[in-house]
Amino acid sequence: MGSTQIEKYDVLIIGAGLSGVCSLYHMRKRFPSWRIRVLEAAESVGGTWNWNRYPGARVDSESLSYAFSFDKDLMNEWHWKESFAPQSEILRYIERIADKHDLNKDIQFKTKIQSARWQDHNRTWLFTDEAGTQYQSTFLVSCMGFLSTPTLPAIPGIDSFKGEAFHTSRWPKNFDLSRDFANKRIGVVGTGATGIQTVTAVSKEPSVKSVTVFQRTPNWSAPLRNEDITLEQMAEHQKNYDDIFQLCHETPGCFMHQADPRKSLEVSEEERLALWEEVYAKPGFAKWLGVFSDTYTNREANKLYSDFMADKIRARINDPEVADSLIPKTHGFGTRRVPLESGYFESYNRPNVHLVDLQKTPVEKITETGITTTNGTHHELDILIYATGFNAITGAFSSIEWHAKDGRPLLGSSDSPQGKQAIWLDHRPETYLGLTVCSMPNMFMVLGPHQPFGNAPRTIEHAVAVVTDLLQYCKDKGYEYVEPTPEAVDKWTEHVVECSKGHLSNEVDSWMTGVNKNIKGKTVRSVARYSGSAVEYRRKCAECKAAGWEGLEFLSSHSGSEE
Ligand code: NA7
Repeated sequence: MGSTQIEKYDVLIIGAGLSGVCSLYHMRKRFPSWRIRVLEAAESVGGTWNWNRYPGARVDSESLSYAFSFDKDLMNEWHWKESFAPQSEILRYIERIADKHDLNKDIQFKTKIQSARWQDHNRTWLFTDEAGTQYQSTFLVSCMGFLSTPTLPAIPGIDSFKGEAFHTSRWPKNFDLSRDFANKRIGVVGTGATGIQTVTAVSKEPSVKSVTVFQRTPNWSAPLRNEDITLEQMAEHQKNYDDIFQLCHETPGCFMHQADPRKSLEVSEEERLALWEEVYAKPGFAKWLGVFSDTYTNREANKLYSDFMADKIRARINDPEVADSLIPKTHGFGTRRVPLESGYFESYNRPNVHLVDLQKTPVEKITETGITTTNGTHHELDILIYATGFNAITGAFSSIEWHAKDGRPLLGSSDSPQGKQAIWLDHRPETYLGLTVCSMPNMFMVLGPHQPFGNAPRTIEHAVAVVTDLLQYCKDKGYEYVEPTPEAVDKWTEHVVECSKGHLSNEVDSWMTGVNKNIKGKTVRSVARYSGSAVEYRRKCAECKAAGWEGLEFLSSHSGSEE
């Protein structure tokens, strides 16, 4: 065991990514006399933008919309150099926020929480980290991220590979693409947003010997259209920040793109094509989110748009057989998160880039020297990159052993007797407003399950504001205990499930529907995110607050009675 002295806090925040940094800034400002601490596993701030250092990593939201509104001075001085910033630039921005507001002094790095236990006798959470140090806190704010727990593929022989192998979010330090990949045969497993960015960047490196991409499910992907931003252009953009943020405030995912209110089949073919070509030429998520309003609820509309996108892909690839493999057949365009790319499809026109279509020839095993597919081919590799995604949404919670108010675990599987007691059985979250959980008093989540995911800083700022207001209410009223009622949790969980109905994306396996075939217990779809709009979500939170935080039960200091 480490220290025997238990460190005591009013608020403990887990995670120092965008959510944790934003929470610390606001909570410290609002509650200057409180003891507030952030515990972070990494060596520095940044979360997702700190861990994901693979070549080609960049944001798919417009850089101009990807900042904290609480620091207008920094927004007016920050020069985004590209319309979609690379990982290094976003990380620099987060570091600057942390330095400028002296946040690091309240963040404890290299600290990984192992267990969290609710103590009813003093109404606090007791945490133990990997080194055995204990921390006690009245309130807990989870800022652990919804794509932060990497998963490796469940492929036989994975440990036998003798070359270098790593997950994209655990990229080697001090990496230099032209030096470290020179003359290497690179294998990439996975073709989600990360795999697509990685393959594109690595394929463009002239010193790389070969790139072999192992694709299980092709993903619809479309041009990002990133551009440099000059100082003069930036000065103009800075005048428009209010409009940009207002636009984000009005759109369903807080992005700078709004659907066309018309329905695909109500307009003529010419009008349809005109809009599709228009959005295709635009930067960012326009081609995902700026299309006809029924594109992701009407199968026929989705099929038409998917056919349009398939033609766009075909036109970019020399080999028709490769093109055919790269065009998704099992899900329509936009029903999974659309990866944006900058020359991904053209990668396959290079003689040293090879696509292995695992639907035709599945992987049999990983060997000491590469990957063998079921047709007997052995792909010799020097380096293996796993772009195989994350234990998403509920995943970060599974790395902590939770003991809820009634002793139950938070997560568990229905095929184990202990797991059966879990609050979120088989990774099926039950929450109130995606912010609180029954039997988990005083725990709040930022970007937790059942919240809308979209443009991260925009959705984070809202969630942090709600949690901070709720803490303010507790402070003003002298409450030291808050927990949602079972009725409120049931109602919200039913509402989240109801909202998901009719969206084609909820009929497709992806991290958004809680599926990760590499994880036992995550092979069946669940409704883990709020598919209603961020606008609607904000309205629901505002209604709860206006009704005196309806749906939550409070206990005041020194009283055992419920208020
Ligand atoms: P994703 O989108 O979950 O993609 C993971 C990819 O890895 C996907 O193509 C998977 O294929 C593939 N995968 C996973 N396991 C295997 C095995 N065992 N064999 C072959 N291929 C496998 O993760 P990303 O990191 O790309 O992106 C996550 C989000 O981060 C992204 O949406 C952005 O919001 C940022 P599958 O589709 O499961 O067949």
